[in-house]
Amino acid sequence: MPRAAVTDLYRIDDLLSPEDRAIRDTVARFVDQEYLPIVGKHFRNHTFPSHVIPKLADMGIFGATLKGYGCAGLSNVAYGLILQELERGDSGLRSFASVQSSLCMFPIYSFGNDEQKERFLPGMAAGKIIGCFGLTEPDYGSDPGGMLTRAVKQGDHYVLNGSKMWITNGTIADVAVVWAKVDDGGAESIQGFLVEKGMPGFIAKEIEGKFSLRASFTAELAFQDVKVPAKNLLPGVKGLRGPLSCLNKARMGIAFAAMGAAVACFEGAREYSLSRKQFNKPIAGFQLTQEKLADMLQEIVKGQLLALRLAQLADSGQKVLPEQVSLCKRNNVKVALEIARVARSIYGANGISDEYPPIRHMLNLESVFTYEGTHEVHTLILGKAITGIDAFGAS
Ligand code: TGC
Ligand code: FAD
Repeated sequence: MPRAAVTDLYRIDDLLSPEDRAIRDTVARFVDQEYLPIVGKHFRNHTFPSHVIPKLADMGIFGATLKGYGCAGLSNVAYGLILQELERGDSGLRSFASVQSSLCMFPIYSFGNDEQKERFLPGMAAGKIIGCFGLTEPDYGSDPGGMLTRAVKQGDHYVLNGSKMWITNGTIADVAVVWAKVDDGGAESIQGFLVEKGMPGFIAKEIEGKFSLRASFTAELAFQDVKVPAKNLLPGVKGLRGPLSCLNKARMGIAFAAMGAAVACFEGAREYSLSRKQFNKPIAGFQLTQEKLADMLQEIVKGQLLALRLAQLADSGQKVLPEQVSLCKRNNVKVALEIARVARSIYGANGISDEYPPIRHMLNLESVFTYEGTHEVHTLILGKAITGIDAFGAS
């Protein structure tokens, strides 16, 4: 269904192809009819509704931009719109799809050999094999180049030792793309491994006590002398460029997705403000409320145009620069978080209840602000592009 005219003030719909609109509308219907009625319960219980996985697969969501292997071969614009609708439901639903598609299928597709692609991609597109992505470690988050996880070659396998932290889908994944340092002829290089569920010494443990992304599973992964067959090494990339290339793709998706959470908050707050009366008139009639709604809509229109342009650049075959991605992720997540907070205020006390969506989106967006490169990391990526000076660490 097209966005309500009030939300799509700039008629962004007219800039989309009929195919892009069709897949967006299919996903929107699924979210409205099948996901929104159950998300509150899952957020409250800290569970992910795994029964939606086959439905997401049927819509062609997993690995949507990849060609072959049962994937839909959609445009980056279409993929972004899909993620926008999923996050209008909840960041947890969108995270599941982002990790499966951009962070697990994409590296296998880009850096895997034919045997690995045939072994994993068709099952992942069908939602029968679930993936996760292990880059962050307890002591190395923004600075993944310092990672401690090591893989040592011994005959026809590697011995993997180390740990990964905050890994989305970790406890339900059949395969983990794990980035580890390998002795590479005297020097060390970061390489990717396909670590499969059940390999002795590989443990995934759910992280409890989250106030954010509660309708999503997040795990700590531990590897103790895990024998990973050499055929599970991704042969196509060495160095931090490998995981960071996957993140370019995922961050672009997040830029769209954050606008989905913002739209949910804006539309909910508008509706609520029209029905809620104080001082004998709808609170939407107060100038201060109207200013809040005007600010929200203005940032949504700007953010959606920014994300659309970024995906169009990618679809045109031009090389998308990391700083272009950073600008969009940085802006859109920040404004979405502000929109969620302001929407929460419009609901008054009801705004702190999980009966209404803003507090859930607000809490989720705190994670989105931090993952896939923190807001500050994206500031420094932009700062380096603008000035030519690297402000990340000691130099
Ligand atoms: P630096 O020296 O700048 O670069 C090292 C090598 O990487 C290349 N490179 C990139 N390649 C592709 N895309 C990019 N965006 C790239 N940025 C850098 C670079 O050319 C170089 O290649 P080479 O061949 O010359 O060696 O690296 P650095 O160590 O200074 O770090 C740079 C920094 C801080 C920007 C980077 O490490 C970073 O982005 N840190 C943030 C970490 C992060 O985003 N982690 C995310 C984990 S996954 C996650 O959060 C999933 S959330 C779940 C969900 O999505 O729902
Ligand atoms: P730190 O790097 O310790 O940063 C702490 C603070 O210091 C931040 O504000 C940061 O911006 C700031 N900071 C750090 N360096 C600098 C600097 N040079 N200059 C200025 N400020 C700086 N990771 C995965 O690999 N896979 C996943 O699937 C995954 N899923 C996640 C799901 C959730 C719900 C969450 C919350 C995180 C997930 N992550 C995942 C981890 C995420 O990518 C990291 O949390 C993130 O990269 C930041 O790392 P950190 O938490 O260690 O923070």
